[in-house]
Parts: sequence; structure tokens; C-alpha cells
Amino acid sequence: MSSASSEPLPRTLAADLASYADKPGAPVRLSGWIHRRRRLSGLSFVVIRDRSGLAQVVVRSPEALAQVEQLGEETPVDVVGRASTNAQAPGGVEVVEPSFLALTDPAVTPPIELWRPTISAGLPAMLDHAQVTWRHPLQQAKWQLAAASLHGFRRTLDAAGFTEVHSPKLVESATESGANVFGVDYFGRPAYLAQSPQFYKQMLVGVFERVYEVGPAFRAEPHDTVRHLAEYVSLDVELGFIDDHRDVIGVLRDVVAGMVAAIHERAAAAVELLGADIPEVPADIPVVHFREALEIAGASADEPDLAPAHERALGAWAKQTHDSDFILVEGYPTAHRAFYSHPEPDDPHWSRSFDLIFRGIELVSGAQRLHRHDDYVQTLKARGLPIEPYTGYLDAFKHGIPPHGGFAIGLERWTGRLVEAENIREVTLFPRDLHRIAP
Ligand code: AMO
Repeated sequence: MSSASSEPLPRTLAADLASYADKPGAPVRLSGWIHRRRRLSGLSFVVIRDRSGLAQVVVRSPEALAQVEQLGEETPVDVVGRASTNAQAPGGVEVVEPSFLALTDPAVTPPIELWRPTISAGLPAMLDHAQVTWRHPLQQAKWQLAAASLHGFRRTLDAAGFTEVHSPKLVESATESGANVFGVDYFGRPAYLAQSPQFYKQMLVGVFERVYEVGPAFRAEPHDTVRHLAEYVSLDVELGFIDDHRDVIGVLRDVVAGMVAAIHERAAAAVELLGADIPEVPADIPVVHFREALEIAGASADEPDLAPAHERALGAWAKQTHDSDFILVEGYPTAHRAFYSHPEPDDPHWSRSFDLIFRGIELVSGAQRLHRHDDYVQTLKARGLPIEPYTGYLDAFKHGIPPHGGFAIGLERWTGRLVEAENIREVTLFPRDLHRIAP
């Protein structure tokens, strides 16, 4: 039987070390990575990094100094010592009289200098070594914004009566367009990686009325752009019993506001570390019709879609005239939206679709959808598309799907704009693109 005194000292997180300010001399145990060693004459400062932040350890004894010499940066260690107040240390408390226990062999020096306040490597090197680049506190902080946003997304929708679903990623037919679909060999038959959960979320409206999904979407994007990935995280929403796409826009507004609120609640330290400018979400996001959007962007009235430069112009206009980081464009030409988009009944040239532009980049696409089986059959025929690959999907409409609509948010585009990343890859954990499938 072990006595209480032989119990190992419980772990203290770096961020909680500050709570020892009134307990100088108390024993503490940290667990983390050796983030940085600074040797001075007769003593060393060792910075320990754990999931909560950084802590300073002061090493003076010859034994501990010799130990620290052996342990390279990034070696995971246990440190047992005593708390001591020091205004210069993070949180005002440091650890003194330490002994170190290496939890692995000494780490090999990583190719990215993680101990520097900012990463000096260029983007290709950062991506080549993503498995260690993400250990840098600034990189971690970017993902903390994404993680908090995901929490806010789910929390908002859970509270509004949505059910979380997961749809298959191996599918029989392209959902968006045939152009950028990855083909796979499915037991000798052709199949595809899902470009979106579009058909499944619509079919599941027939089950749950309101659904959402957080999952990967695959697009064989043929171009190397700063805003496209071959695999991205799609935050999908679909809801039934709507009047039109404006009901969908109402949910979108609340979801984005919920994501922002969760960032403030759960990732305040990351926001501060990054100096990120987290947007305010207006109670009513400004909405312009596609025709008006072309005018604002100085584009020709017969343009079928908004180009990236047009989106940037609209973003700047929204900031200037409405002091908003967001602008909604509705009523895109029906012929240039996906076949499942609902036309405006009085003027079917225009659709009940929309895009949300955030800081000058398309963040969200959405729409009211067709919900009558005959409308799908007619639309597919009119577009010269075959019916057969869509049979399972179309059957759902035969058996009764209410008026519905939804949208999808691109997670990486969201965090990219939050931190003003020049390239979406900077905020993607392990990006996949034309040239990259590892790490
Ligand atoms: P769409 O194809 O416009 O719509 O995609 C929705 C959102 O997903 C993000 N996105 C991407 N992000 C990174 N790399 C890519 N290659 C990429 N492609 C798209 C963008 C975009 O706004 N089914 C519809 C959504 C719906 O109507 O519900 C769809 O997929 O942020």
C-alpha cells in the first residue's frame, strides 16, 4: 500500500504557474517540451512549452546544468522544482531548483526554429515541416481560432434544433460540377471523393428537418491559388420549412456570430498573441443583389459571376459604406449556379442563391434549393445532364421534401481572413494541393 506522500506531484500547466504567486517555495511539477535554452555564465534559463503556454525554469546547480546540456530543444520532459516569484517570468512565477526527467531520447533539432518569437522560415519550408511548424505558439494560436470557431458553429446550431450528421465521402456522382472531382477505384467501379455533402444534407432534411455537418470536402483544383485547397473543411448547414433564402441567411448570420462569440470565450489568449482583429457581426449583414454587386465592383453588367477582384472591391465597399467586414450578394444568375438552386419564381433568370463575402473573399455559398421532383428532372434535362446518376438523390424528392435551403462555410477561408493570412495554407494543418500530399 502506497502512502499519500509517495504519490507523484500533480502536474501544473504553464498557464497555472501564476497561481503559485502567494506560495513561494512550494514544490511544482511541469510537463512539456524544452522550448528554449538560454545559457548565461553560471546559470541557464529553460523555457518549457505545454498546451497552455510557456513557463520559465532557472537552472543553477551543476547537475541540472549538465542535464540541460544533454536535452535538445523539443525534448519532452518532466521538471520538478520550486515556485519562485519573478516579475520578469511569464505570469510572474518561475520554477527554481529544478531536476529534469527526459521522457524520450533527446530530440533532434527541428528544421524550423520554434524558439524564435516569429517563424523566420518561408511558407514552403513551413509546409514541408508542418508536423513541427505547428508547435510554434503563433501557429498553435491560429488553429485555436479554428477550434473555437468549430465549437461556436456546433453550439449555435445545436441550440437551434439542428442534428449533427456525417455523410459518406465516397460517392457515386459529382455534387458540384464534374470538372474538379477526384475519381477513385471503388471495388473495380468508378466512384468519387465527395466535393461536398450537398445531396446528403438535402436528403437528411427529409429526416431531421435541420442538419449540419463538419467534414472534409475534396476538390481536384487544377490551379495553384492562395484560396483553394484540394481538401478543405466544409461547415455545412441545411434546413427545411423555409419561405425563401432569406431565412437561410438569418441562420447564417447567427452561426457566424456564434463562431465569433466562441473565439472570444475560448481563444482569447490566441487572439491576443496573434493580435488578431476579430470582426463584429452586424445584426443585419448588408445584402446587395448580384446586379448591384457588379455595378459596385465596376464589372460589366453581363458578367456571369464575381471574380476575386470583384469580391475584393465589394469587401472594401462594405467596409467603407457600412463599416462591415461582411457583405451578402444574392440573386446570382440561375444558369451559373448549381442545378439544385431555386430560381426566383417571378424572374427565373435570377436565383435564390447567395454568397457571403468576408473581408473581400467568398467565405460561404448558399441558396434555397429546388424541392419538387419534377423541377429537378426538368432542370437536369434543360442543362443536358443525365438523370440516372442522381436517381437515389431524386427519389428523396419523390417522397416529399419540404421547401429548404442551406449553406457551406469554408473553415480555412474563415481562419485565413481572421489572421489576414496571405495564403490559405498558412492556416491549414496539413494542406493538400496540386503539389502536396505530405506530410
Ligand atoms: P461552394 O462550392 O461555393 O458551395 O463551396 C462553399 C465554400 O467552401 C469553401 N471552398 C473551398 N475552400 C478551400 N478550397 C477549396 N477548393 C474550396 N472550395 C470551396 C469556400 C466556399 O465559399 N454545396 C455548396 C454549398 C451550399 O450551397 O450549401 C458548395 O459546396 O469557402
